[in-house]
Amino acid sequence: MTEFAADVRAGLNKSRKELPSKYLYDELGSALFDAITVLPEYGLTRADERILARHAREIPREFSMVAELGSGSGKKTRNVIEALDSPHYFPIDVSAPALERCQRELESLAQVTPLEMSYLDGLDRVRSGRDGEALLVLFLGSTIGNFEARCRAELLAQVRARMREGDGLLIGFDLVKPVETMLEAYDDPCGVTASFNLNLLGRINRELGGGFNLRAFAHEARYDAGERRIEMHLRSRIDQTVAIRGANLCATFREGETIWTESSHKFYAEEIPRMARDTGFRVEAQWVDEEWPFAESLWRAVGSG
Ligand code: AVJ
Repeated sequence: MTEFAADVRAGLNKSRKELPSKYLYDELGSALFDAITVLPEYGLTRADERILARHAREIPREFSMVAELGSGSGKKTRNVIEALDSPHYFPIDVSAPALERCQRELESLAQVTPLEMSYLDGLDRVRSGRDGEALLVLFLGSTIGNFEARCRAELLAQVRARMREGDGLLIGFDLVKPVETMLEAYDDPCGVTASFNLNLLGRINRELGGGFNLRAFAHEARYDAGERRIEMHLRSRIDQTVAIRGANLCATFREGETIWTESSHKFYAEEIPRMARDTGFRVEAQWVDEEWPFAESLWRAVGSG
């Protein structure tokens, strides 16, 4: 059984059904995500781009290697690469089409070595071929918000463990904003985010021989104020049973029951320095977009003392 099949099986067997959000990004899912980034209601990506366009030149030029966790299309990264001295660039992504686009976008500016791997395996690879050069790791777009608090600290510590003292981490955090604004961003009136979410069931149908009728599920975005996170769910419109051959599974849904497909945590700018300190970094610079509250934070790896 593939990892995808095993994760689908495990997630749908839970009493609160869930599916890992990383599987939202197959070819269609990545295209739908790109459409999300240009929705008027979804300001996150534009805020990220504005900050990088304004402030990338303030990043110290000493970094001659850049590794990016989840490269996406490479559009935001251009500003960073242009601000440095033609660095060697290693986009790390599990999506081959995303890596190809990213390479095409940036190969005129830098030597590009795409790594189709998980974040940590990719960083291991970057590290293995390394001499004395300073490394800048990019983790843009508030992807860190898709990890639960405990996994988040663990991931940052694992990233730190693959860096040297003095290396940099440029990391984006989407900040808390009015609830209405956040809900609109994750439940846009055009239905693009709904399609992005429903496509996860479509992907299960295509890759695992699933029998989901996408029309029998509804997209839902909720804000949990206590956890400070937007959640995406898929709500079953009817009582139904769905067979998924490739996962060796028959899942039963009651009307109104949901599958939890993504969490997107929102942060306070004031909590970022503590997060850095707790995981082996110190904040060197931080920029906040005023139009769409979003923080870009430049961290330095410090000695473990
Ligand atoms: C950019 C991956 C962090 O959580 O805002 C967009 C993904 N999900 N709309 C986010 C997403 C629904 C996005 N990340």
